[in-house]
Amino acid sequence: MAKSRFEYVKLFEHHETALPNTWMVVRLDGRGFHRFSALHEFEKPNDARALELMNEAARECMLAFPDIVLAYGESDEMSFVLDRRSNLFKRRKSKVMSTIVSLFSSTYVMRWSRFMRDKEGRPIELQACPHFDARVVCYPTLQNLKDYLSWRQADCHINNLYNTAFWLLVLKKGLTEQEAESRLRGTFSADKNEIMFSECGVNYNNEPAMFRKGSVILWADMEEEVTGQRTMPDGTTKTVTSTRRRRQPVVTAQDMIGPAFWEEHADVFAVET
Ligand code: DGT
Ligand code: MG
Ligand code: MG
Ligand code: MG
Ligand code: MG
Repeated sequence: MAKSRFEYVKLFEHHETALPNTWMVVRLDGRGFHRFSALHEFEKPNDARALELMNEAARECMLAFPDIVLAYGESDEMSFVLDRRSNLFKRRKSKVMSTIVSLFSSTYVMRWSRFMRDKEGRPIELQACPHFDARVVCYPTLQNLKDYLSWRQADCHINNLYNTAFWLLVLKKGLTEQEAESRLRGTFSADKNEIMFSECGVNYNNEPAMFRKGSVILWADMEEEVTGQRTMPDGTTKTVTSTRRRRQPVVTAQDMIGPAFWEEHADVFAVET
């Protein structure tokens, strides 16, 4: 095809590529979710429906981009780890990042009504356009990747411990938000656990793991039932149900800070030497 005289403008395009042999991590975060969660009356401090919607959007991204080996979500954020050997979009950073965040956002909207329902099962109207910022960071060593995921999971733990104690003091003990804040000021983790236990009757360890640990989404072989029509030798059709194994992204709440997770999933993060 003949080139137009305008074509030279392409020379201005600059594609930053991720260093080879590094783990590309795309992290997205809801913009202004403080307001967005209030507008839609998310349950405090954790809204299981909203977290499951985030997880569903992440699973959809993994199905579209099987190079994603793990996703980790907490609050309004999600991190995607791409296989070190991935050559997705020739490792063009902005293309990888923008495609994932865009698919995530549209899935979040598309699946909203499936997850966001009130106690009577009525759909909650989506009243604003959810959107997410994103960044991509490359981690060269497995230790860096472990530390990155530990950092996010520790962030989840610290915030959730505080938020759970805070909202128990407000909603269960009737303190004002200001009183709850001063009650928790300067406290350590053990103090917060004790306040929840002795003053609110709540054992923090019994809170749902998805709230305490965040969501770790990994590929696993799952058996699924498939029902289909089969034509029999005599020409009649019959409904047949069979099971097949398929790799699917599965949501867990495993601890990534200790060594057990990395031993169990060593194959996923294997580094050839
Ligand atoms: P940003 O990210 O700088 O645009 O601003 P925000 O407002 O998104 O702030 P961020 O990302 O630091 O904090 C997340 C906000 O979302 C925080 O205000 C709490 C809220 N949020 C996230 N998940 C839940 C939830 O499950 N329940 C409730 N009630 N709020 C949530
Ligand atoms: Mg932020
Ligand atoms: Mg945010
Ligand atoms: Mg956030
Ligand atoms: Mg195009």
